[in-house]
Amino acid sequence: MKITAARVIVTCPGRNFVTLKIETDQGVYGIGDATLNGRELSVVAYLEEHVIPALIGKDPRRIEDAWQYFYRGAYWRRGPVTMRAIAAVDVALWDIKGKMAGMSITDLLGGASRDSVLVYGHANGADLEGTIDAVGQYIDLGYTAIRAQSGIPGIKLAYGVGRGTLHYEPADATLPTETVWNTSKYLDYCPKLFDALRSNYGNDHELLHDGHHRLTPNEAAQLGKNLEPYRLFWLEDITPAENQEAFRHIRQHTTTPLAVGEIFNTIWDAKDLIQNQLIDYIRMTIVGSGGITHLRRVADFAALWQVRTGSHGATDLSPVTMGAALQFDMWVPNFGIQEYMRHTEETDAVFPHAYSFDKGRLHPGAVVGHGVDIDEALAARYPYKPAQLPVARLEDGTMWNW
Ligand code: CS2
Ligand code: MG
Repeated sequence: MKITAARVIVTCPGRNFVTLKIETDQGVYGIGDATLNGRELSVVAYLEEHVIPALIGKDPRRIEDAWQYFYRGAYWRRGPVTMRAIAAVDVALWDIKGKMAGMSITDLLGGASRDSVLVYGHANGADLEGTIDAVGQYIDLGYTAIRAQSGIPGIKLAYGVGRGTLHYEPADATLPTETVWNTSKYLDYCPKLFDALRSNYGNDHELLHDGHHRLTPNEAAQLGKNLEPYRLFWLEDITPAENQEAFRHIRQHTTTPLAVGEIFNTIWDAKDLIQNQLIDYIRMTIVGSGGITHLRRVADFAALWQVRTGSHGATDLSPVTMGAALQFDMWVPNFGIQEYMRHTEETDAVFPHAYSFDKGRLHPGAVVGHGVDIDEALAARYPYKPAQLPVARLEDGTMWNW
């Protein structure tokens, strides 16, 4: 069996997506997502210049060898661009293998460990009242786990506040939008927000929150401690994790569960956090970290330390990643939760899929491979539109983490 062709499809049905399609001499094809928000064309170039020429003629059944070839064989290892390109190849090959076998990826991995996948949705509002209402709306939609983000009094353009109630999309301009950050205002406001949410809705729902890398380890420790009465499911990306050891300080001061990993690319970004039990959830995702082949290794390693998965699932991860993630989530024994932000109707039409939401959970549907396709004729109607993620500055103009 041989790979006969591979090509990249870029489409923008509301936001940009990069998809790799691999075709074989048996007439079976597979697709993988390679989207890197705000840097889409870098991955396109990497795939077209360095990956696709080497794919042609390879045996698509040899997924492991392809992974090692593009990881070890690149010499320049790791990084968001390389690992997304590898992920796209990997997911497309798992898709092909599933189609050849007539099995879902879950079945190829060892079969389902659960009946459906617990997901969390994103509620956000411009202020306290708006966020309370947004959480209520998610409860009404059936969500049992809800991430709450809110505009903060005195801060212009806070992270996580969307332009509509159901869709949050931060990439929005050809040059990054400049936002302003003030840690003290955030530290004062955040516990008030969760106090209000618990007073309004009680303790029956799981609540989550994303700090988006803004705090120092000691500020993060303070926030974790102040949020303890509200029993969060997790506090995410509360400090940057380039220095994994930084989490030790936070951990020593709070029992609020910690989640991190959406910008990690390989096990090496998470190894110390996991083996020192400095986090509770690893948020690495299939598209960000080299596909199913690598994420499976991360999850198995995490299981040794009772760290559970909580894969990133923002709208900049295409339905192809969501389909593959659900296949993975159904299997992975140490599953925690899956992030689920709804895609727009245009996006869902470009990527036909079988997964569906019901009562706070996603159901993958009966599929072979990952079960997501691309309608190329429709995709071609939405040409690429440059868009970038915002940047953040402190009030005195100093650059900060967005
Ligand atoms: C995020 C994303 O938790 C999350 O979903 O932190 O909103 C993130 O900002 C985007 O994926 C960036 O592209
Ligand atoms: Mg996040």
